[in-house]
Amino acid sequence: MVKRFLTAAIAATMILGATSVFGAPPGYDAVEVKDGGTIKGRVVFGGDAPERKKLEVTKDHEACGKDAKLSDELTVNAENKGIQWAVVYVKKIKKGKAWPEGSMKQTYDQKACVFTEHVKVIPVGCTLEMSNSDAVLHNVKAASMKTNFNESIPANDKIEQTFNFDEQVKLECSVHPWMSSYLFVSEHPYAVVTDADGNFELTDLPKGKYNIIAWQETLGKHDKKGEKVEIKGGDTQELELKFEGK
Ligand SMILES: [Cu+2]
Repeated sequence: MVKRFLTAAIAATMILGATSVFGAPPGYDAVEVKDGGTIKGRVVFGGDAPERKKLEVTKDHEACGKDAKLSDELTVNAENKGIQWAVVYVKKIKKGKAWPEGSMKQTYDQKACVFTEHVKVIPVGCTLEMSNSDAVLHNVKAASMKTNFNESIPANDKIEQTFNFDEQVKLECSVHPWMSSYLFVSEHPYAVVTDADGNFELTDLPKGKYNIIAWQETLGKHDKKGEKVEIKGGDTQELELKFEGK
């Protein structure tokens, strides 16, 4: 009898576990947010702004262009030290607004042999239609902790990929070594990419205390625990997140 009960319990656990991976994101409840607050500010570099690396275009010049491309992997604004393409997110938020409609199916393009969005935030379970707008073949590959694939995309064609895990996924092209980008796959929608001045804005946060973290692909997290911010209801809190001594 005990054995039968245990078997049933294990089966139930397995079913619940599978649902949490492939169904709605585990550990996050989408609710209506009334009188939500905003956290906004900038992500800045602590030292002198480094020069962007030059990436030589070594082949397929007709489709990719002849001139070297400026790398997006660390893009610091020389005038105001703002960091572009960082992601600012709320650590371990369990409840809040839903993802915008249409978030589970999005597009992602490659044009002139560059991924057109260098960093993109998507929800866990999102399917990306990855297109190739060039007249040459691209081969997109991902090798992160949990997401692995390696797929050719013929000229002017597309493929679909689904991202089921809460992690950062680096995308590269095995034909054109200068091509790279990152997908920031998140359970909750409180994660945004910074603009060319390092600006960010997280909106519709329920009342509560939060830890805010900035992540950048070459610098990691600006702080492990994050910056503490309290939203009291309908208020706007300003925040500067600095990568010190980097
Ligand atoms: Cu390519």
